[in-house]
Amino acid sequence: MHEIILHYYDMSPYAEKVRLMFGLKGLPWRSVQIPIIMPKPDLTELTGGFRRTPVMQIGADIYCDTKACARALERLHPKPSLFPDGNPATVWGLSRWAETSFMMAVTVFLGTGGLFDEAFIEDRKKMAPGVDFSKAGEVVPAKLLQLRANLDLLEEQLADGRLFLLGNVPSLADLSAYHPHMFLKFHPTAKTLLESFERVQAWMQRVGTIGHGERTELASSDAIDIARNASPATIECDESTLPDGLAVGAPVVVVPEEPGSGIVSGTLLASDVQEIAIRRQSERAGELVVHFPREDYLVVATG
Ligand SMILES: N[C@@H](CCC(=O)N[C@@H](CS)C(=O)NCC(=O)O)C(=O)O
Repeated sequence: MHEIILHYYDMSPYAEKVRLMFGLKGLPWRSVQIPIIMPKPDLTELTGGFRRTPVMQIGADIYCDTKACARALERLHPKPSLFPDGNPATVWGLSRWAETSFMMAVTVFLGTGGLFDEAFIEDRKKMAPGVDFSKAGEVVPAKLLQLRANLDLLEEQLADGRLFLLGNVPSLADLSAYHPHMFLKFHPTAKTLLESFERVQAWMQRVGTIGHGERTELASSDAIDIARNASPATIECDESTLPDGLAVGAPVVVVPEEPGSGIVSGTLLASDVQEIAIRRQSERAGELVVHFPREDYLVVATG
């Protein structure tokens, strides 16, 4: 099997979620540092235009969005599981709710200023042209109150003394809830807020000790060579799960519903109920299969 490669920048909270997946599963992986703002030429060469962070690569298979990374890792390395007690809907649902803290925290940082430089802010403005960044300052107190509400619910969830959110072993829900709150430590007011939740603090410490598995560095150009010299993994076709009106081989675009993520075009491959897979040709990396979760991503015919 090809090595697992993660394309990300160190400050990315969502990248922390995937690094913890490697830690939980005890996996070795290669770390490729990408730019924090556009352009990201080596990354988009692989994804076909998707720019969000992180992106996971295994040979010529490219996984966009941490939800697609989680599903792929669980399929390829089932033990220890990201869903140790089953309850998949609970784990995914809890993950989604906990990650609402991410944009709250980003707004607090943008509204307060100081953490991000001008180039970063300009880049993110282009990503979300519908958002009025000048208003972020006005909503900082309200966002801190929303964060407090999320933290309070986590504290309540941990009130019976359990070690992790859904019991005494960690699940994907812990990793999803950890990364946006870890980020709060970089903001003085948010840090003080976080410190007022004792059980959450102790739980974060436990999640942090899961670690990142075994990381070694890799240059982005080497990751492209690895993709070019690999063939995408074969995907079993189950035609009944294809969306109405779309056939395998049809030209499609994948449209992320999170603004400014980047639209990717290719031809539809056998995809399953929870995953979209498309084939695309890259000039420098050859034939690739790019994977997305169904959640938050639309697949639309273009032919
Ligand atoms: N739903 C995505 C969200 C990822 C996300 O928003 N990541 C942030 C960084 S933590 C990002 O992409 N920022 C813009 C960028 O890096 O270009 C996922 O789960 O992977």
